[in-house]
Amino acid sequence: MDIKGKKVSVIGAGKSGLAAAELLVRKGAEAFVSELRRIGEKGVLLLQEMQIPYEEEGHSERVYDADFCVISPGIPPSAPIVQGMQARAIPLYSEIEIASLFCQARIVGITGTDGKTTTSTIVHRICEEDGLRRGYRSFCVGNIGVPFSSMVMEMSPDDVAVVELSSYQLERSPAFRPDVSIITNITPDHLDRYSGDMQCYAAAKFRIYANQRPEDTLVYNADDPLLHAHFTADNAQFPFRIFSFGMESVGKGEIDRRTVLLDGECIIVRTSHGDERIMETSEFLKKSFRGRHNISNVLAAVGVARALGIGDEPLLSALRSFLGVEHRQELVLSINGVDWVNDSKATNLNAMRQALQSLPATAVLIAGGRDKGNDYATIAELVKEKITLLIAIGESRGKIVGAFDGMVPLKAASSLEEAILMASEAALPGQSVLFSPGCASFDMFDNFEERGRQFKQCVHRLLLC
Ligand code: UMA
Repeated sequence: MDIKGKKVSVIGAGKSGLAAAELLVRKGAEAFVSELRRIGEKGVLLLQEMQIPYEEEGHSERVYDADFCVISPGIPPSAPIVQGMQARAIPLYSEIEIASLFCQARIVGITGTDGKTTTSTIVHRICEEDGLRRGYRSFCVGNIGVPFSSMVMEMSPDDVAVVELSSYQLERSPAFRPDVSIITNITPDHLDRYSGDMQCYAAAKFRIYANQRPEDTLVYNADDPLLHAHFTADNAQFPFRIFSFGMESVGKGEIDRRTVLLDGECIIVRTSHGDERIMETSEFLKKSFRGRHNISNVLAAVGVARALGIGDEPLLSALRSFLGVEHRQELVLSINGVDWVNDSKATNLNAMRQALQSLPATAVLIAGGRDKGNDYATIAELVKEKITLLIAIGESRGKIVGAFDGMVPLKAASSLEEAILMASEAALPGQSVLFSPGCASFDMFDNFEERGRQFKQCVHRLLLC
């Protein structure tokens, strides 16, 4: 796509919109930014500095005077502005599509319902280690919080762009083509955006490999029933290399593919040349990075490392020193024998389930927030087994109390701070206090990062009590 001199309307002035507008202008397009709400001070400054025209607090007719439009990931297809663009047959593209047009670096695209951020961070660390030895750089961008567009101009052909991708970002990305793609798993999430239809949600995730060619690689989780069925169906044919990974026994269909698997607690890479032992899980699991789901994330990263031709030394060095990711089962403090764990990123029940499964002993659980249609019955057994007190917060606290009534001791708190004080009174030495909301954060906080930071601040204040 030649964008020089093209008129482009950028809809939404969040991180993606602002970064896309700047990139477009630097590449010779005429961008116009339109935002439904007020644009933040930093955004206004950037737009003024770049001399990019903009409007805020609503979309005017001017947005339709465009050759094409760049739409922010958080804007759903049902939004009037999207409908308006479609009615006028104005092409809509994602910010990821625009960035990838200018990307010279090799691209590792990582999607999935859970584990994307951790897997992206591990892959990035492995590439950094390898890059130190071979003279290239790794950039970790996308849904992780740094727009792809904001970094793409710094990347050169030898570099690697590790791009975390939500299903939203894969929509309207018709030419996006990663050298290596990864799908960590697909379980129900964001179904509000996809009219409750899992197939539509999965189809958005499968866009990640739509343009991959024979020299490219796809890495997928063979333990995930939906992915296993999709990639081993009798009539399934894919024009690229496939690497599966899994902790369960490798199933029919995967057997003739390159595979990363667990033999006992040892990671093995199986190819037509035989088995290669990589490392024991005990070499990388630690208090701040634990749980079966994290072994799965490491298996995915090993598959990527192999696909990129990365040798054992940087791979092992990165994995051994990996300490986990902020807001994902992050150990905040140990106070009087109680571990305080921040898992604010658990915005759905699957992530909460993983945190509960990873608990080394019983715990006090703080959960709740904006409900996304959670069916708490699916985690009831685990909660009964692992939780000695459940403290519910946020909009969903009534629903949570109703769902677990009679199963475990329950309390409802009117703020996160109150919940933390209740937990500190109840938790016994040897236990953890796990903050794993299982819900979105937007009822009480700007985002899950803010929620996690506030949790950590309150826990640190306990030291002063
Ligand atoms: N808006 C309009 N018109 C509308 C509707 C909305 O102008 O009709 C405006 C909103 O007011 C807002 C902007 O459009 O200012 C939308 O911004 P956005 O929600 O797309 O957010 P960005 O700041 O651009 O951040 C996005 C991702 N956000 C979402 O997908 C919701 C960030 O992922 C990502 O880090 C960032 O791009 C950089 O790539 C966050 C996220 O919550 C972490 N992702 C979801 C998740 O992980 O579950 C998918």
